[in-house]
Amino acid sequence: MPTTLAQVPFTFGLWTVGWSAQDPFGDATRAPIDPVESVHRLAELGASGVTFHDDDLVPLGASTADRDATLARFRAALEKTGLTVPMVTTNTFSHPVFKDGALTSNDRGVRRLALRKVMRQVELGAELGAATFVMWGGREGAEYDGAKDHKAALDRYAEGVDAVASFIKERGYGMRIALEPKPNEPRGDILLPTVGHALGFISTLEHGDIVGLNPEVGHEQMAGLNFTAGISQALWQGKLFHIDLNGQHGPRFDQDLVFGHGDLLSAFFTVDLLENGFPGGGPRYDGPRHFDYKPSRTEDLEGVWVSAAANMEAYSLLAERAVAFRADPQVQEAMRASGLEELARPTLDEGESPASLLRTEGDLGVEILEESERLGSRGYAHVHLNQLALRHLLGAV
Ligand code: ASC
Ligand code: MN
Ligand code: MN
Ligand code: MN
Repeated sequence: MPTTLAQVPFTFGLWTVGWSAQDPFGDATRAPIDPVESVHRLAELGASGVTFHDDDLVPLGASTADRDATLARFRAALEKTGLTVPMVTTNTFSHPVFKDGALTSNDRGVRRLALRKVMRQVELGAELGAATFVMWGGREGAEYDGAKDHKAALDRYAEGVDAVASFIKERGYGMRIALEPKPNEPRGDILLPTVGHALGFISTLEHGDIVGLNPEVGHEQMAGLNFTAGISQALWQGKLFHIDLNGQHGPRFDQDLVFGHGDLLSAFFTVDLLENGFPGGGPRYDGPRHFDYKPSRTEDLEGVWVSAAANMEAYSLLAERAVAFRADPQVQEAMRASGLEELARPTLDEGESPASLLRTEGDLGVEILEESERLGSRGYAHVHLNQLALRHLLGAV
């Protein structure tokens, strides 16, 4: 059996392995799993941590006594296994009260209720040592353009996220918020549909310094976007706070497949970026490799654990190959030939004025054409570089 890389912090949502596989067309196909069992099974498989929505662990409406008892059992399992809780999140999408959104519901009472539910989970996350608080606004959106005032909804979304961020600061929790974009499902359209929309939104916040992103592979791919490029921009802006790894086949319903079971070449380059960083250096992601997948509805309970292990195995196999890819002298040569090193060099010399580029002794129009023809004849050999990646990915080196 292939190995799982021991030094990589793999984490799983309790809602992933714990999903009993009910979908819009059919009933659950598996019995619910006790979160304490999930903690033990995931630890045995080599995971380092678990994450959860408030209601994944303590059912909505549990009495304080029941909540305390559940939390005590859960903490005991964490202590026994050594698993950590690096991230928590809130379920603001399942109960009917959130049918028109949580922080952006047209109903002010719902928005205030959502804030209470979120801040209660922030408190629990802080107690458990979570560094990241994920906010996935699954119900923040609409089916009908006329049914939502987008200006007001974005105002309320910003107000809500800023309220949670200021609460975190006031309490001195040192936690950061990670917004999770998704284009649609369960709403017809969801606010902050992509990494780019969310980055733009964060730049308007009062407490944006502690607000970043939790991009999910499948969510960007549902929008037809390149996940590796998306997290690259988030990293570049210092906003990749957390990550949800899984698999998806392009724009269709949210599949939440095992990582690597969707677009494999894209998964390779995602792992290459996470493990090796940008080719020219720069900010690195050092947070958990978090899997937000769903064991397919066809799987029985044993299949749940096989699928959990498959995520870590896929990541580890890709990581080994990505490291070998970067170390391969042929690849390094192909990267140079592709111009990657040159791209790291600033376009203007230090102190050079942009206007000086317009200076000419002759005819600017003729010069631009001649220069275009000279530079335009160059080949970049990008296909060769990609073929080398494919060879490494297939173990054909
Ligand atoms: C999350 C998160 C999602 C959703 C989804 C719920 O917290 O990251 O993508 O909830 O997994 O089913
Ligand atoms: Mn998903
Ligand atoms: Mn997710
Ligand atoms: Mn999900």
